[in-house]
Amino acid sequence: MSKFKFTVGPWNVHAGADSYGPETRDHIDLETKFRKFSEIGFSAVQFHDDDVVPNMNDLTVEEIKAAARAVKAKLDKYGLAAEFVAPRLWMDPHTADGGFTSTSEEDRKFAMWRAFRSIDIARELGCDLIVLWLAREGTLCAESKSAVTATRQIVEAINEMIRYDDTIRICIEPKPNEPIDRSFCGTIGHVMGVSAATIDPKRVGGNLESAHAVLAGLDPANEIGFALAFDKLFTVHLNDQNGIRYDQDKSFGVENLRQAFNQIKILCENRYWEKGYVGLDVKAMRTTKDEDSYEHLKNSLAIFKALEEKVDRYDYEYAGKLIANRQFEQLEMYVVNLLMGVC
Ligand code: XUL
Ligand code: MN
Repeated sequence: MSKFKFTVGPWNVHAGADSYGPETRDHIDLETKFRKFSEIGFSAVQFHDDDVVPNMNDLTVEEIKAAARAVKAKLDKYGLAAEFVAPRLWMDPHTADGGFTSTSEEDRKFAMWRAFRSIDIARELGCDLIVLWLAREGTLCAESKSAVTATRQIVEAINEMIRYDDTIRICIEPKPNEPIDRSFCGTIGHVMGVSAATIDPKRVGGNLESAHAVLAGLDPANEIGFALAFDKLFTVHLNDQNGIRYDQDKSFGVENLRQAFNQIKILCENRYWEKGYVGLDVKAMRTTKDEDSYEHLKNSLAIFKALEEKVDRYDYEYAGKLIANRQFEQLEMYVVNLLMGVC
C-alpha cells in the first residue's frame, strides 16, 4: 500500500505522433481514459483547459462552465477528483510567440482570457490549482524579447490570476527549453523567485518534473527539495529522461533508478503525501501497440511503489552512523545494494 495518491493527464495516453512522424495508435475517448485511470489506481486527473472544453475559444463563459460541469459528472462516475487545470497556450494560433510574454498585446490579452477561463473550469471541476507550463514564454530569436520585461510580465499575469479568484493557487512547471530555445523560467529556483515577487507568494508554487530538471542539467530530487524547503511544492510530474536531449517523458525510474529512489526518499522524508498528489507525466513509446496504451502508466506506478518500499526499508540509523564517520563509499554501496536487492 502506498502512502501517496496518484494522478495523470489525458495527454499521457496519446496516439504516438512525434515531431517527425504521424500517429501510430488510435485515439481513445476521455471517458474510456477515466475508466482505465480509475481501474489502474489513480485518484485524480490533471487537465489542460481544452482537454475539458475542446472548442473553448468559440464558447461563452457560461457555455464553458456548462461543458466543464459535464466532465465533472464523468469524473464523479469513476470516483476521480480533478487535480489541476493548465491553460494550453502553446497549441493555439493566437500564441505562436508565447502567451504572457508575447510581443503582441492582443495575444497577451488572449493568454489572460484563457488563464481566467482555466480558473473558471477548475472551479467547476472542484479544484483550486492552476498549472502554468510556460512552454513558449522564452525566445527562439534571443534578441526578440527582454528577460527583464518578460519576467515582470509573468509575475503580473500571475497577480491578475490571484486577483481574479481569492483562493486559487498557481503552480509553475519550469522547463529550460523546448519548444523554445531559451526559457525565462527554467528551473524551480526561477519559480521560487517569481513566487516571491507576486502579491501572494503563499499561493504561488512549483510543479517539478523530473525530465525537465534533467534537461536543465539538475538533479530532480534536489529540485524537489528546494521547493519543499519553501513549502511550495504544489505538485510533481515524475518521469524519466535519458540525458540532455529532447523531452522524453519516459516511465518513472526506467533510466536512473537511484535518481528515482532519491526523489521518493525526499518526498517521504517531508511527508509530501499530506500536501499533494504524485503526478506521473509519462508517455508510451511511439512503437507501443494499441492494446498496450496504458502499460507505461502501470509500470511507472509499479516502479514508484517498489521504490517507496525501498525507502521504507532504508536504515536511517545505519546511514546516520556512516554519515557521522564520513563513510560515504559505504553509504553509496548500501544504497546501491538496497536497490539491487542484496541487502
Ligand atoms: C511539457 C509538459 C506538459 C505539462 C502539461 O513538457 O511536461 O505535459 O506537464 O501540459
Ligand atoms: Mn509535465
